[in-house]
Amino acid sequence: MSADSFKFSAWLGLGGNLGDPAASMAHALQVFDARNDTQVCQVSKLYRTPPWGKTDQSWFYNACACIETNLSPLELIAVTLGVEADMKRERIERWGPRTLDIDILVMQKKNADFITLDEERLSLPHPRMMLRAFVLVPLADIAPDLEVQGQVIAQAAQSSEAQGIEVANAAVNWWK
Ligand code: PH2
Ligand code: MG
Ligand code: MG
Repeated sequence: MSADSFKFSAWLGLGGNLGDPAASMAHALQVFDARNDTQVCQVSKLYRTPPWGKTDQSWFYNACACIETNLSPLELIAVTLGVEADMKRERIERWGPRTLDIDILVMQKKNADFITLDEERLSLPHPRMMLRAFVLVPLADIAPDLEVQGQVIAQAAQSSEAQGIEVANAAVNWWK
């Protein structure tokens, strides 16, 4: 199916710091891409990032991806939680160590507005994304001109915190 026949675009943030996070993130993207209703269109470089929020834990791997999908926001969050569960993600501690975290950052209905949503299961855009260099730096690879909460991603990504972030794999197909 060509990319413009899907109903929605979604930008995802992926991360993890337990087990083999890069392999978990790659597997998750392959699972999305293998679905008939979803196609992975763009993936950022793979980054190593210092832990944010709870700092006494291992560094994370992080990346962002753009997908095209026919899944509605609430359908997509359900699929996302299923993929996390398959990768043995256990929700123990807020902001604590994890094998795989997939966050829906922003969604857009094709040729229409960005979606705003405030539900128990999902808020769009992701309420804390603009505070997190580990989201903004990879997102700037694939969506530098995207505007969220009045800020352009490429500019927001140039915070002092971004300086701690390292490229782990610069190949765009690191997840294949
Ligand atoms: N995720 C968190 C909390 N802190 N820090 C980094 N560097 N990367 C993450 O993905 C991350 C975090 C909760 O989702
Ligand atoms: Mg998260
Ligand atoms: Mg999450």
